[in-house]
Amino acid sequence: MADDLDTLRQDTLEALAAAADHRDWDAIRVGTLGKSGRLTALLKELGRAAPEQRRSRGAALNLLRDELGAAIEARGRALESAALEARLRAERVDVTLPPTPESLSILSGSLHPLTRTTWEMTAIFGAMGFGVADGPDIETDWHNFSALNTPAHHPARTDHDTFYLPSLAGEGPASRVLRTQTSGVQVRTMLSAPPPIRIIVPGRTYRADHDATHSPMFHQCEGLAIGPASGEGSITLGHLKGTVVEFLRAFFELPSLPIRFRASYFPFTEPSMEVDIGWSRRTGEIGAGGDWLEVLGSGMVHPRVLANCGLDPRRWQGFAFGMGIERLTMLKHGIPDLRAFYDGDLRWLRHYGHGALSPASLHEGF
Ligand code: 2U9
Repeated sequence: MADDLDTLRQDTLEALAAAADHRDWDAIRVGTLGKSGRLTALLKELGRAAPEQRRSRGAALNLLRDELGAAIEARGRALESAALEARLRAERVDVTLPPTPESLSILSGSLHPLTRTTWEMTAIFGAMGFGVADGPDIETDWHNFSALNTPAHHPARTDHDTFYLPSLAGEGPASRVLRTQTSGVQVRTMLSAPPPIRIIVPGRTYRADHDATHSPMFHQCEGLAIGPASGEGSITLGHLKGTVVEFLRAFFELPSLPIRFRASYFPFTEPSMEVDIGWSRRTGEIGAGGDWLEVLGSGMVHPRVLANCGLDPRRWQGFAFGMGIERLTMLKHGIPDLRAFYDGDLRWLRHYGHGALSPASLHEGF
């Protein structure tokens, strides 16, 4: 009577011991405990057994089910860890091997296009005598707006779609903002050291605006040059034009890039000018095609801004400019969608990133 159970037990344990991999093991599991498995069949037959046999047969079957269930489970775990061991052995990486061309392209990083543009701007303006300054992303309302001749309720404030931060204890309402422009850094620079000043300020800026051409966080590079209002070392609108023309031609690597200055308005500069470069609207090519594209804002620092920053406007004057780093990068490299800058997609980064071994342009020292 118990012979068939002994046979089943023997067969199953032998098969488990012989199982070489997960497939063998799974076939045994299904063939024993599955819906049509041998043990399942015996359990089903139990219902038809004579009542006096049912009790002892049932107990024996339950014991066998527990025993085989445990054996199957244990063998499954053993096979799994053996497979893992084998994989770890087979896929072992020898870190002492020299790199191959394939491993280099996968493992080596590249500079993000925004980093590259920032470094290029730093190099070009650096060659003209500008240093780099930076400051906090969280700015006081005064440094971001009021000092720049944009007092409370000035219409230009609403243009910026500002992120206002909850005020700290003891402060007035909405006195801290995520900076909408890097200008607060120039304000701090003027307040902390006497002219002459020649700085650029590349950095993150924030505006509550989000679509294919606007991101709530983006990067700007502003510049400021301050010197005497007259005489030796004075800074004039001529210097502004020369600096901007020199920069744009170096950045786009086009020595005769057409450039147009157009009268405009900003609260912090007077007079103010927007700057356009020549391009083709049809092909997107920069420097050819007869169309104009705005790339930069600029002007002579407003006397009231100088006064707010502790400089006597009768003695000092200077120019300022501002541009979007993403925008200039997109134009230079033909990048169509702003949002890809922040996605961290490796394929995009490999395509537009600046590899350590790719050729440097004239102004690049890296
Ligand atoms: C001080 C005085 C003047 C900075 C300037 C612009 C013109 C300008 C925008 C270009 C595109 C920002 O990225 S953008 O949205 N900027 O047009 N910025 S003049 O003027 C200053 C800054 C600081 C003390």
